[in-house]
Amino acid sequence: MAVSYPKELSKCSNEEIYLALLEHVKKLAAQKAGKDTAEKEKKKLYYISAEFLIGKLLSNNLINLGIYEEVRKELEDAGKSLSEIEELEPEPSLGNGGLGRLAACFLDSIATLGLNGDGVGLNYHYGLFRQVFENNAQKELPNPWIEKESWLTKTDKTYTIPFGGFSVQSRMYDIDVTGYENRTNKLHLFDIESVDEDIVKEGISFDKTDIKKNLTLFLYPDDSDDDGRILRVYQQYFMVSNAARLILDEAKERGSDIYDLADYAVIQINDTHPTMVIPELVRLLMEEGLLIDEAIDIVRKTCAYTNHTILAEALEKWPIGYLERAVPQLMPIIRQLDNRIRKEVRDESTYIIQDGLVHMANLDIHYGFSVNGVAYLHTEILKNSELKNFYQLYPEKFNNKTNGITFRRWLLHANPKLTELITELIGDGFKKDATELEKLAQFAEDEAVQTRLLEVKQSAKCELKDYLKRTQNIELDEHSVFDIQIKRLHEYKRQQMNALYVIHKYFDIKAGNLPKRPITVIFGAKAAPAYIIAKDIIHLILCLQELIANDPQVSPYLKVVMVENYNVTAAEKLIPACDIDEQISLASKEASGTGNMKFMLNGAVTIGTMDGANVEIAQLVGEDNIYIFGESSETVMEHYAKADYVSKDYYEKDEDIRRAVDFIVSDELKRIGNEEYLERLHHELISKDWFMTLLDWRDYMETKERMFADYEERLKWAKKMLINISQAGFFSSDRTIAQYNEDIWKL
Ligand code: Z16
Repeated sequence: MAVSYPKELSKCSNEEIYLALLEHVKKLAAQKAGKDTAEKEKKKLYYISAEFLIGKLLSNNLINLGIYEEVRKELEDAGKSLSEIEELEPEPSLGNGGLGRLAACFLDSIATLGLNGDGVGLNYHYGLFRQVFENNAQKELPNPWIEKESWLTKTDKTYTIPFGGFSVQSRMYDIDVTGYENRTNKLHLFDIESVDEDIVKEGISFDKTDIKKNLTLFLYPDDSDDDGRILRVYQQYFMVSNAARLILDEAKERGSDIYDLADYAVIQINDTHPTMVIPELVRLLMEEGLLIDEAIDIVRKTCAYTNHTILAEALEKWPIGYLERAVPQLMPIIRQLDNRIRKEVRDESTYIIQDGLVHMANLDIHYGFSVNGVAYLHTEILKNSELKNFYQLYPEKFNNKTNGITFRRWLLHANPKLTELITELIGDGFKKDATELEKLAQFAEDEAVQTRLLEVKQSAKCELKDYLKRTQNIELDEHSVFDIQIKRLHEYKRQQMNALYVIHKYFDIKAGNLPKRPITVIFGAKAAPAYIIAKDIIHLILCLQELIANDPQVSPYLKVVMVENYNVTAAEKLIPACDIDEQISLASKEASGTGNMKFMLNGAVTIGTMDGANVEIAQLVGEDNIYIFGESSETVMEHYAKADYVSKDYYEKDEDIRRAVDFIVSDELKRIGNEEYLERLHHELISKDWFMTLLDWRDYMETKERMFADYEERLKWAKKMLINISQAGFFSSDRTIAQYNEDIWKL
């Protein structure tokens, strides 16, 4: 089937070509989806998630449908550029960070493995906020992404969803999920028609009380912590009530008599956000005439829960009052579910209702059949400390599923030059079986291959330079080392430690200790609007950027760049260009991390702590090919248990630390930035530093120095890059999804 362009291709505008391709892809996908459903499979997975950070879809779909090269060539022959056309597509911002992006990678792999599984979520009109910088601080704006023509297809599925005192009419919108040369699944996004975008006033503030107008306006801008507002409860219930109704409808269509629902459906609950699906399914089954015991038995066999964090503040606990108000019909069910546990289980710490709060994770663990963590270390911490009491009750429920990423987006699409080099060296079997990348190890000592790899990296650095110049008017020196930290802004991720290194280096350069090669430290991060210290850290980084850029003594050797509105599109440009990847969370706090996997796949070398999936990366690549520093998770957890970490001690005994920390409140920085913000961050680091920045700082600084020295041995460095790429196959989300299916879903 040929793409139907409105006129001769060379005369089309990029806009017309984009729309023609959009329509073409949707047609092709619809054809394929029709074929799959004709096969009438019995069991189906529903991956329910408040976030799906899918990124732009045009190229991804062209690749997965196997027509990317064909289309690119046709356009090129007509004097058009596919990459320019791609830039017209708005990025749907339906996620905060790791969790949302993981859900998107999973959908890709589910379809690629030919599994019958759809995503279910919400159609936020403005998604997460768009970040702009003003006066060296973050400002939030709405991020509209839905245009007249888009990847969304309006369906005729609608439900009446009851809330306390009123109800709303939902509608389902679908986005096709094309697998790589395989089946097409769906992402179902529910919405209501009464949402009113005009209620948003200056920035992203809006009337929180008018649920009919605001329900699907915004995604809550938190990553790993929660500020507990009632609108979020309305959103979550709306999501899961629609999901539960869809699941029941589809199961019946496929022949279920409801009693055998577990043979027709399995539900993966992504963090605690969709937890209300458990009581809601019980409620709906009872409406169908089942007894509560029968309903609970069925739900218990159908639901599985993934935990993504051990940060206590991120485990959602909803005040009973919120639920009584928003979804009164659920509270009697939740009380019954809690009472059963109270009768059966002694350990009060596992009860669902405690001190007027409904503990959502507790509900998931008691009433789901599977509980999984997202990296080896994370699951061990869940079993042995965070969820120890539950593990003792239900050891058979606990399992690990180390996260993964889709290589279609993060290698084939993001890095075509590297893909080409790999294909030339080992053939293209790795595109279907990522473990074939191991074959690259045979070239580890091959100087010709090492040189080619360095050339590929250099060209990605030049492309990033062009991109940032074009889109943000930022100048990069492509001959400098690109040292990159991109992820949500959170104290546990410790961007502040990196910033303190920058200050240290600034002093070093002033003192005449010049680096062998200029260093560019690049950050990209959004802070939750209500997270004051996170915003202060962004402010510090932006002030350092300005200070250093205007200092002729330092700027030839050091540059700080904070990329505005970091998102999936930016990640696709930044990751292939990275030399040094920063994964420097406080050990035990980062459940997995997935950026680390994208970076290694693209030949960056990581500096990191023994946290999350870094542990597994280190084991695979070996200590010569990753730079590990910092205290272990055991030591860190001991500090918390004993409450014996005092940041001031480190500040007082280490002169370099003191000098760097005090520079935050120096006259130089205060002239550029906001005194209050700088003072607040300075005070936080000395008097609290809950995530132990100063504990690991010296080791971090010394490790980084060693890394910059090693970087100068270019061929030896290329060998490290090659080993990283060759070991990345384990982190394909195809592997992760195969394991979910094998151990949990059994499709
Ligand atoms: C999130 O992105 C994550 C955890 C969470 O509870 C909430 C959100 Cl929005 C992240 C983890 O921080 C990260 O370590 C992990 O790699 C990612 O989820 C996917 O599992």
